[in-house]
Amino acid sequence: MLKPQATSTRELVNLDGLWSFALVTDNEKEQAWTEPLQKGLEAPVPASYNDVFLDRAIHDHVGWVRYQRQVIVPRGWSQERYFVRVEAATHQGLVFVNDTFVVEHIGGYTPFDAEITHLVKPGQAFRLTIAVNNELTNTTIPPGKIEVSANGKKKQTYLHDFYNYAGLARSVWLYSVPEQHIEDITVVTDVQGSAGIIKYTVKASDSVPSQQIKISVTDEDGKVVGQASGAQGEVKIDSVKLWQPGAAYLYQFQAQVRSADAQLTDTYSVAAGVRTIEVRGNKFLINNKPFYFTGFGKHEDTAVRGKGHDPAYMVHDFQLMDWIGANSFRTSHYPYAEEVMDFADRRGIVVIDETAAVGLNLAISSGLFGGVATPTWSHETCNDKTREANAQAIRELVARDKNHACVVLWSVSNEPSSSEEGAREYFEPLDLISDLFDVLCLNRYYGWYTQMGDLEAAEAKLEEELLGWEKKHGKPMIMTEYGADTLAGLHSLHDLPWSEEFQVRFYKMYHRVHDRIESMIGEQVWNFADFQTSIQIFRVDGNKKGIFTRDRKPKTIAYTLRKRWMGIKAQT
Ligand code: GCB
Repeated sequence: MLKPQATSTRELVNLDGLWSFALVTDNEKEQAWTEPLQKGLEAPVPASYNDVFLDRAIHDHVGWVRYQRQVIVPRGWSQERYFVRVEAATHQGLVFVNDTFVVEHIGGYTPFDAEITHLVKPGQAFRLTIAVNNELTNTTIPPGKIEVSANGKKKQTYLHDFYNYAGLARSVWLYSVPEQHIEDITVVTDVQGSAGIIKYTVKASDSVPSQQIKISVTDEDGKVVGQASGAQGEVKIDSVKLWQPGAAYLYQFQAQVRSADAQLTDTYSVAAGVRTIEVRGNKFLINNKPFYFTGFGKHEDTAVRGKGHDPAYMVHDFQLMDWIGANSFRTSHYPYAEEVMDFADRRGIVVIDETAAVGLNLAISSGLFGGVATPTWSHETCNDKTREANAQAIRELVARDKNHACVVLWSVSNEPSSSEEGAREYFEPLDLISDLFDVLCLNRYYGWYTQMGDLEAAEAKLEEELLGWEKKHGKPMIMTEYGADTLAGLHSLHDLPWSEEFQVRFYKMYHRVHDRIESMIGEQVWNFADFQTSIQIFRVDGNKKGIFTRDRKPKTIAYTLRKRWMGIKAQT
């Protein structure tokens, strides 16, 4: 399922803006969901709805909401097929055209679409309703639990440490494709001497003969540097310019469908960065050169919008990453908007791409709050259905992001309870990408959740553990999370936890250890910015481990990291 694109054979109508909006009450029948919403609330798309309104009932709502708007199919589309595309409905979406149900999708961070050609004629208007459900259960990704209190109110709990923002947080589109069209493109790149190789597969509608698929690759000046023909093949680019971290170079891989008499039927382009990724011994090589990850675990999180994609914040965040000398980030803890992946491709930022499988660890909460641990992997908790949802999330993520040069690692799950009984049975069937499990990503909080405030003891523990992993596996290791909650503006001469000084000393301690361990190939701090969480006694208006505040102001640590990472950058 290719991202909609405006080309000479395809058109695109953006449906962002204000939509009519209402909560669905429990006794409202599904048949009533498509009825016109009149003169009520209006909600912005893209945005999570939770923080937009002042009504606590909306903020805390557990269940379905409805978004609705009028849409007109362009009258020039009589020869086309057309689709509604939803970039994300968190966590379950139902789409209706007038009163007709057209598609359902489960999984809050990946796109889906539905053909509506047969339902509305070109030039006609229709009522588009999207119902969105935010409920998390033991079989969703991420998982959660719903409790019903004595007054009948539903309460959602979950183990992941970020607020369960919901709604239409990304764009909605209406788009057209020609009858005979390109359905999917896969490009895989390699380098042979000074030449770049793009191996490709183009999937077109059933009726398109392979020889009618034509490929041309252009460089950034628009010059054609390679051509091919057929649904599968290879394009060789002489004197290739590589996609490098910090120095992106993108070719346009353009696929065309031509009719028997050579008329253009469809065309679609994918930005292709030629680069190689390899794990050799305890090193991670990009284009044959050892790469050291510097950067962040991030969140899609801003005030008012929640997880709503915002291009201004996206560009600003990348500016801050540039300023601080970061070369990478992880899409913790869910796939990000596709615009972010496109931008990372263009900016030369390296990405660890993660599914929404977070919070699959019931032992952690009992560790934090005391009490008896419930088994994570059991019929009542994470079970076969959860695994199937996890597998689906991986398939959809890889299908969406497989062509991005910026993606160098897939993260199947964040901090699952991997040493608990049942973990192997859960993960083994997810072997889609098991051959790639050759980098260890560690999230560690010595000096914070353990050895709180005692950085000497923390340093010893951290080093002991890392040396242990190094000895056991000899694989490259990335510290993908480490950090200390820090209240911007809180200062102390005594390195008091929560103060800006403590955060600096905490990171300096980790970095001393990283520099002593051969197999460390990177460090991504937790977190880029302060972010919202559910209400917890240890969260003060959210998680405060940001290097920047939620509105992107630097804490003192930002300057320390900048010095270190700029230094690392200068050496590579
Ligand atoms: C973790 C989680 C992350 C939390 C972080 C913390 O291990 O992966 O989602 O936000 O710890 O700050 O507790």
